[in-house]
Amino acid sequence: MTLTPVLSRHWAEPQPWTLAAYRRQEGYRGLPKALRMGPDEVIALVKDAGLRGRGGAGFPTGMKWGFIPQGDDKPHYLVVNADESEPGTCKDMPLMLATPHALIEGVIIAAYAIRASHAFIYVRGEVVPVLRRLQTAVREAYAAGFLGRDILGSGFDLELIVHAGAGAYICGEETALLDSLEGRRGQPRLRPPFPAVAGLYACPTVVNNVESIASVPSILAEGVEWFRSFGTEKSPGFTLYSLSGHVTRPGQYEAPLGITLRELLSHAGEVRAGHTLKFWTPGGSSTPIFTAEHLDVPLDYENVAAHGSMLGTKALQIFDDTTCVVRAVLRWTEFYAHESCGKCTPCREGTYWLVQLLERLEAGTGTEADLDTLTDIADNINGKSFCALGDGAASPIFSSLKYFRGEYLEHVRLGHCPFDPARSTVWA
Ligand code: L3W
Ligand code: SF4
Repeated sequence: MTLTPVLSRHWAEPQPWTLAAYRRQEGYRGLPKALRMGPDEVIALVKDAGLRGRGGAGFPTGMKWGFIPQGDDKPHYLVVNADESEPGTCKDMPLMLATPHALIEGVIIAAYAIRASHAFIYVRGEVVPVLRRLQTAVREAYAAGFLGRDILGSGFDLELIVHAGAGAYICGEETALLDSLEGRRGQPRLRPPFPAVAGLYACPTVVNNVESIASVPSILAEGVEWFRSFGTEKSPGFTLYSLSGHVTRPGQYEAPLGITLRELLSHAGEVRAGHTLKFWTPGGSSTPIFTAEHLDVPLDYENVAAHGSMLGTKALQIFDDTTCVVRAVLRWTEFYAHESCGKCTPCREGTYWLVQLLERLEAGTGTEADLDTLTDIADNINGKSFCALGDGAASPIFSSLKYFRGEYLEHVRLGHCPFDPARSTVWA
C-alpha cells in the first residue's frame, strides 16, 4: 500500500503555516460549502464519510456531533483536544506547526455543525512554538473574516480561543481537560454524563482530537466518496502514523487505514541495519504491544482489536532485538505513575507498586513470585480505575508477560538484565 499524503501533503513546502500559503494550497474551500449547507446536513455528511476520532478511541465523529441536543437554550461548545502526550504520539503537534489553518478551518465547520458560537483549542503549554503558531494563525483568520461576526457573510458567528494547558498527561482525558479549561485542577469527571450532554460549564460540548477536526475540511471539499476511497469499509480514510524508535527514518507517515507495519517500514527505511524487530506498539504505550508476528496486521480499528490491541493514536514505537522488554515496560510504567492524577486508589497506589516490582525485576533482584504479584496488581488496576489512564498502565504489563514471560524469568535466573551492555552478548 502506498502513502497518501492529504493532511501532510504541503508540510515540506516553504512556510506552509501562513494563511496565504494555505489558500494557495486550496485551503478554505470546504468552509464556504459547509456554510451553504444546513448544520444538520454537515453532520449527516461527516456521518456518511465514516470519519472516526483520531485521538485514541476511534469513536465516530459525526455520531458524536449528532449527540448535541437540538433546540435547547444552553450554549454549545467545541473543544479541540491538542494536549498530545501519549508516549510515542507525535502527529498533532507537527500538523499544527505546519498547517494550523487546516485545524482552524475544521473548527469553524465543526462549530457551525453543532451550533456553537465559542470554540477552544486546548494545547500543551510547554510546546511554545505550536502555541505561538496557532495564536498567529487565529489572528490571521480573524483578520480575513474567517472568525468573528458574520463569517463569510453567512450570519454565523464564532469566537476561537487558544488555551495553553500546564503540562499534565491526564488533561488529555476529555473531562479532565474540561475541568482544567474551567480553571480547576485537571482530574477526570464521572461519565455519564458525557460531554455531549454536560461538558464545558455543564453545557453540551463536543471534544475532538486535532487530527479528527483537521480531516473535516477535505471531506467537505472533496466529498464522501473520495474520503471512503481510502481505508476500509469500517475504518475509512487516511491517517497519520507516527513511527519512532529503532527505525531508519522515524517520522509521520500518512497512509490509508488498514496499511500494515511491514508496508510502513518499507517507506521508513526498515528497522535499523543489522537488527530485527522485537516488539512494537500499534497505538502508543497504552495499547497492548505487538511482536514481529503482527507485521501483517492491517492497522485499522477492527483488525488491531481482533489481534488483542488497539489502534489508539497510531503511535508505532519500534523496538529491535537489543531492547530489554522489562526495561521498556518499566519506563512506561514510571510515566504512568508520575502522571497518575491520584483521584482513584487502584491507579494511584497500583502504578507506584508496579514501578517498585519492575525496578527490581529489571535489576535482576526479583523473584518468580513477583510475576504473579505484577499480574495481580495490574488486574486490580485494569477495569477498576476511574479513567482510561489506569487501563493504559496495566496494558503493557499484561501484553509483555504474554509474549515475553521468558525474558522476565531470564532476569530472575541470571540475577541481572540479559541486555545489560556491560554483560550482554546482544551488544557484542
Ligand atoms: C456520548 C455516549 N458520547 C462515548 C464519546 C466520549 C469520547 C469518545 C470516546 O479515551 C482512548 C483511551 C486511551 N454518549 C458516548 C460518548 N462517547 N460514548 O466518545 O470515548 P471513550 O470512552 O471510548 O474513550 P476516551 O475516554 O476518549 C481515549 C486511548 O484513547 N489512547 C489515547 C491517549 C492519548 C492521549 C494524549 O495524547 N493526550 O491521552 C491511546 O491509546 O487509552 O482508551 O469523546 O465522550 N454514550
Ligand atoms: Fe486519576 Fe489514574 Fe484514577 Fe484516572 S485512573 S482518575 S489518572 S488516579
